[in-house]
Amino acid sequence: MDRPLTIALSKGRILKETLPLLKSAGIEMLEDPEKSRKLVFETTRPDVRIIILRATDVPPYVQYGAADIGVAGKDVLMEHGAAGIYEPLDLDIARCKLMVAAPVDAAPVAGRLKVATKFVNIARRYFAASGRQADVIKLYGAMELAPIVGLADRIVDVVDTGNTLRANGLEPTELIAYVSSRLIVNRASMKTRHRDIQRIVDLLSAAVEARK
Ligand code: PRT
Ligand code: MG
Repeated sequence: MDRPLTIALSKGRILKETLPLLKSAGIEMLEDPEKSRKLVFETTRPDVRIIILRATDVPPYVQYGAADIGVAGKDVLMEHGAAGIYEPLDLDIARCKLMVAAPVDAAPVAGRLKVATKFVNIARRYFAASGRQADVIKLYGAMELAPIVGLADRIVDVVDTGNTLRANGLEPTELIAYVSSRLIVNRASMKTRHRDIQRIVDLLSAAVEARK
């Protein structure tokens, strides 16, 4: 048998919302990954395994072929870039928006804007495209703190309800992109394991359509 077809997922909302779709495609995990420290899991299909990664690590695993298939937010994909990755299906899960946010009623900033974010590539592209000078500061979490303590004038982050922004005296000011999670496939795997992968894409696509 070939090496098992490897699907890369991340814990939390993506895992929770992807498992029911995979079930419709005949793939179920044999144990609950939220209750395990393991990183590699067998499924009801002996030729399919699931690996659990940090959300931002899913694109590189798929790009370099360590995983054949993955699920990643469009935010993470925009930040990582599309090299070596094919994106055949919008799973329409884990929806949110990539936004610029500012302190409530913030005055316009004269001169260079300081922007804190974990999405440095997206932020640089966005401000450059709108002709604004911005210094982008890379953070790994708790972006909302940066304007409070004077590290930055603005943040770029994903927003769902907006509660986290509000709780920290911030408000969304500009929409950069609508975000949902995408099925991604390694470009070489798409050729070498085309039948297997296309069947999974088709079954997932039908499951996504059935929910609309
Ligand atoms: O948490 P970790 O650092 O491990 O990684 P991650 O945050 O990238 O992973 P995870 O699992 O939290 O998110 C995975 C994907 O879910 C993201 O890449 C997005 O595509 C998508 N998604 C959907 C979200 C949200 N909704 C969301 N609300 N990702 C993060 N959030 C954050 C938001 O930034 C805020 O801090 O959740 C918090 C609550 O949001 P509000 O607006 O409802 O308050
Ligand atoms: Mg998170």
